[in-house]
Amino acid sequence: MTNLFSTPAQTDFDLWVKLKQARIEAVLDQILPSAQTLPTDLHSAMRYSILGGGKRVRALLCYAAAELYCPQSSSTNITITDIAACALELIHAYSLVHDDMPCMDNDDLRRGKPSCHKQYDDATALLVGDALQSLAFSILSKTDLTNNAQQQLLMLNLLANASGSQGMAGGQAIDLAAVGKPLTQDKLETMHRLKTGALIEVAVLLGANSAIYSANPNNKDSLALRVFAGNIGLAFQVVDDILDVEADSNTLGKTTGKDAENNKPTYVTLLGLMQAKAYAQQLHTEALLALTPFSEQAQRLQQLANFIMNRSF
Ligand code: GRG
Repeated sequence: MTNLFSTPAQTDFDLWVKLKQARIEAVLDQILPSAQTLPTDLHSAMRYSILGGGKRVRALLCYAAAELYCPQSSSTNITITDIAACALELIHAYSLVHDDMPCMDNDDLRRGKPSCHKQYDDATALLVGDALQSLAFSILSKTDLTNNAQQQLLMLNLLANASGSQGMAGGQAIDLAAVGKPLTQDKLETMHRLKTGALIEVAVLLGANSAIYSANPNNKDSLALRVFAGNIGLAFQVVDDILDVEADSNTLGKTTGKDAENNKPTYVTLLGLMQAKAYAQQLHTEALLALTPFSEQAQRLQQLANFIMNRSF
């Protein structure tokens, strides 16, 4: 419901978020094999794990970054930006399914419902993660997606690196190894820049590269976007640590207090609540500063940065 005191810009942003969330849901629904397709249990579990939930922050960042370069169409044709946004959500959903398994974070609740291995079983959850990941690379590598193979290769390479051992999976490995051990702020930051930040950063880069392909991935725009996304990715994690302490399970849709229970170092345990909030604020400010060269074209990215900071779930 629109807040009585919302500004027109906020209402416009809320509407944009809803439209994009609905769009991503529809495209995901279309690209996922139906629950009647063999093997039916696996496909049903894949659909259970990705449809009908999640804030879709990575997809939204991808759309917002594409809007830096061209207005996004609301037509029913599926675009390369849609596919990039779906690929990001598929990788993200795979990571959540695996993260919830008993061999990792052992969580029974995800997006307000039983996590995949609880609803199905461990073996199915393992395969769901594997298959969601493969599907992400399959849709982004389709030969009829663009007529620019270099652009697609660059996007595939960025996504593979962000998800792999020097990105998200590497961050998860550091996280698992750190349970019960004191970590310095530097080490905690390295872990989160990989575990959560890498996929958030690549969401922005894929969005930009889906709209304007540059043969040089280190051009001025990409560097500025990396600074924006790196800061907002870390802010996302600091806010996550704060919510783990301050929010309740119903609002979050996942078990709260897990970090303390698992004896995991967090920004709150390391810095205290007040300092953690101040640090999130500092990262947010630095993220917005990095958008300066883009002027009003960056409005959606700015709004998303605010959304990430102010989220309560
Ligand atoms: C298993 C390879 C592998 C990696 C797992 C991302 C991750 C790595 C684990 C998730 C653990 C976790 C709760 C991290 C905190 C930040 C985070 C990624 C929260 C969940 O993302 P949201 O809030 O979730 O965007 P929704 O449900 O909205 O999509």
